[in-house]
Amino acid sequence: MYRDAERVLLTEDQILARVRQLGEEISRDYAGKELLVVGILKGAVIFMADLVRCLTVPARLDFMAVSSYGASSKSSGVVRILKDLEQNISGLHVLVVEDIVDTGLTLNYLRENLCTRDPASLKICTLLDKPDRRQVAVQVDYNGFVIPDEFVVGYGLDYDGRYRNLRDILVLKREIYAAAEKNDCAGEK
Ligand code: PRP
Ligand code: 7HP
Repeated sequence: MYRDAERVLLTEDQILARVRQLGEEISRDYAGKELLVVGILKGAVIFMADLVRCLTVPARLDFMAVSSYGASSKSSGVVRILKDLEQNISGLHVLVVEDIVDTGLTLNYLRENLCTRDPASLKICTLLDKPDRRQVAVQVDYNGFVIPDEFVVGYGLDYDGRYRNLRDILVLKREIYAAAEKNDCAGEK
């Protein structure tokens, strides 16, 4: 059992079985096409690494880094590009890969931003969806799991940079981030 975890939400086996299904579905949908898979750093790297190895269509990889959370369990609501794509995506079939859609602010911003670059198509694949927290509607084309409104870590997901390397996805004990949440509120006054 993990010391900082309330409970295990998804085991490694459950995650990998679902990732395989997603890979098969995406491969069917893009048959005969080449994909540019865009991973959103850093949370999506583990998911993306497993997902692309389940694809049977040709795929190239690129990455973007955006920031919205920092050392907090709450979104700041402001999305900034920290690292942009290395290539022009005009005319390409782009699949954005994310670890989680929460408020929807990050993916909403990314979809709008990438659409202006004239891709042949743009779809979004996320491992986790927390619909209870949504602030803006966002169209997700492939989703691994719908999860409850609890802060989760592992399999790429972090709290303050930690826990990304865990194989399972865990609900983090509230006491781990409660002190930081209190300080966030103090700062808002
Ligand atoms: C997390 C996650 C998504 C975003 C989702 O990123 O990876 O990108 O938050 O939240 P939203 O739907 O409320 O916008 P974070 O900023 O924590 O960076 P990270 O990927 O490096 O962990
Ligand atoms: C972002 C994020 N990062 C880690 N765990 C969660 O539950 C999260 N929601 N939004």
